[in-house]
Order: sequence, then C-alpha cells, then structure tokens
Amino acid sequence: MKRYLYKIIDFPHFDNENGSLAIFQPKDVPFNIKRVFTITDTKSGSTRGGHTHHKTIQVLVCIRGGCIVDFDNGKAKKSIALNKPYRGLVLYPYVWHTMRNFKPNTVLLCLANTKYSEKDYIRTYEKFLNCLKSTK
Ligand code: T46
Repeated sequence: MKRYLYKIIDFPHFDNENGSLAIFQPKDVPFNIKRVFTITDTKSGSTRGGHTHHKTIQVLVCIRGGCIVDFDNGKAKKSIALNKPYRGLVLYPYVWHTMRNFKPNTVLLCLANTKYSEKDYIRTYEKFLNCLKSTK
C-alpha cells in the first residue's frame, strides 16, 4: 500500500499594508470536511499530537503564530515549520505526527475528514509500527 507522507496547500490569500486575508474553501481541500477544531493557549515547551490515525486526514494551518510539525510514515521522517496563515499541511492516515515549538498566541486550525472517534487514534509508536506491518 502506498503511504503518503504529506502535502502542502497554499490557500488563496490577499495581503497588503492593511492586513492579510486567507480563504479556506472546501474546493481547495482534498477531502470532505466533517470537523473543524482549533488548538490554542499552548504553553512554552509544550508538545501535542504524538499519535496517528487509521482513517483521518487533516489539514493543519497556523492561522496565527507558528509551530513545528514532526511527522513520519515509519520510513521517511520530516519536520515542517508552519508559520504562514494561509499554508496548510495535509497529514494522511498512518503518519505519526507531533507538534512542538509553539510561538506565543499560536492558533492552529485543523480541518478533518472524519467525526471524532477515539478508535481512530493510534497513540503509541509501537502500535503504529505494528499496524504498518499488518497493513502492508
Ligand atoms: C491531531 C492533532 C493535530 C474531542 O473530543 N474531539 C475532537 O474532535 C478532538 C480533536 C479532540 N477531542 C478530545 C480528545 C482528548 O480528550 O480532546 C482531547 C485532546 O485531544 P488530543 O490529546 O488528541 O489533542 P492533540 O492536540 O494531541 O491532537 C489533536 C487531534 O486530536 C488530532 O486528531 O491530529 O490535533
């Protein structure tokens, strides 16, 4: 099975000396959006994520501030700094991801293709590696 690692989407945006406007429309997202959530008020030094999903695909956008997202598919690893209010990082199922180095007042917007279900999460790296073996 081909395992995608990530994709970057630069959403349409208009920036001028009076400010910036970014536009998030379903047509620019590679799945049907079923859920939108935000991550805010992260403390200095905190990390979030540290899991992956069976089915959920997500787009993460730091609409304010910034953070680093570390992710891997069990083979390739990558880190991306998200710090532009129009830049989306698409994370696919079976991509282990962790967010860290949050700048003060960061607002991370997440669009997802699933309703929330704890059963969709894999929350230990060992289980993740075992799932990769069993879904080859
Ligand atoms: C992800 C990263 C980028 C819900 O009840 N409903 C929801 O839709 C979500 C997203 C979370 N929750 C509950 C589950 C936990 O009790 O909120 C609590 C915190 O969730 P979690 O520890 O998973 O948060 P993060 O920031 O580590 O991860 C979140 C998403 O859960 C996850 O899908 O990929 O953001």
